[in-house]
Amino acid sequence: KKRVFSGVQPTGQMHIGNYVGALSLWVENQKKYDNIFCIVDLHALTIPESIEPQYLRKKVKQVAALYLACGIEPEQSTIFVQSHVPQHSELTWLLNCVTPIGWLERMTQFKSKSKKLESVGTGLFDYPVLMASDILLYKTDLVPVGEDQKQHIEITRDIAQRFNHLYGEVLKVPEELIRKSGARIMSFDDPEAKMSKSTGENKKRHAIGLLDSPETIRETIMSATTDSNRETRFDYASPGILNMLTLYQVLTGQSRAEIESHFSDGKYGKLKKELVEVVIETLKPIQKKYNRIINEETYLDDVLKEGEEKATEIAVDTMDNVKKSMGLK
Ligand code: AQP
Repeated sequence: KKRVFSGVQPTGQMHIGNYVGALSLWVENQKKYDNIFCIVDLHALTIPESIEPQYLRKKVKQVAALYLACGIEPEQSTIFVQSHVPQHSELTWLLNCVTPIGWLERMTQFKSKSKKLESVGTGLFDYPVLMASDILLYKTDLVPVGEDQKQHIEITRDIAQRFNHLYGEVLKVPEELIRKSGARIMSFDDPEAKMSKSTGENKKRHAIGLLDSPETIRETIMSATTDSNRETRFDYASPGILNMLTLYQVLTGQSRAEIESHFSDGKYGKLKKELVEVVIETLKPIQKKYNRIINEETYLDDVLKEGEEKATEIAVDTMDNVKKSMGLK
């Protein structure tokens, strides 16, 4: 079986974009692959100002519980916390030494995140190398992510190839796995901007959180920004309506043609109303399962402990090969 690796940062509020772009894709392919899913807490520290220790501890548990609630099964998939496997940090140093800084300076996520900060930490600059380490440590074949992560997968491939060029064929060069439709869910308040975890936590009507109540879901979708173009066909819709059509499509599994004929009277109000129901119905079982898991503290700890052990086994093996090839062993 091919191996899949992916992760989510324990920051902000997990939203329907994370679900559609990443988590639902992990669940869909779970049986087909050998899966490793990580909660990337070391990445969360790259903007230390926004992350209190207590908050981080709580968010790690919340994300782990959401993985399980969304359908990741510990019998099929390894689930663990990044900082529990120290090889992630160790490999990052070694890969730092083969990564030209020009490659990191080109990263769009670094440019946009650092623009908003008064003081930019070295960790934020080095974020892509830590992510490359996450992926390469597990001899990953495929990385299922949203479109925003495309550039990070490309740099991971570049780093692996450069390492292999210098030290021999040690690292497996991975490929991205990105949805054709739904890989970039936009926000409800501004359909030109990607739905974001951190913005969603602080701003109403931006995102739909996976733990939002039916009332909040209704309010957010009914007040979604659209412009005067009321077209409900995919190719002609304005960004706000296209975003809702895309969500509707991924969550119902219907074809574009079916959806277009269903909403052919062009009344986008009907689309909003039906999308509200589809989202509520999608999240209902997830929330129910989440509440059960989060209140059974030891179950979650056991899953993460078992995951850590399985992940460590692979990580130790990779580090052994990496160190030997570099002359450290
Ligand atoms: N809007 C989105 N549409 C589709 N997929 C998305 N992902 C994120 N936003 C969307 C995918 O979800 C996975 C986990 O993302 P992350 O933890 O790396 O989140 P992020 O990059 O930090 O993005 P956010 O959610 O916008 O958070 P902030 O605001 O803190 O930067 C990834 O596979 C990602 O592609």
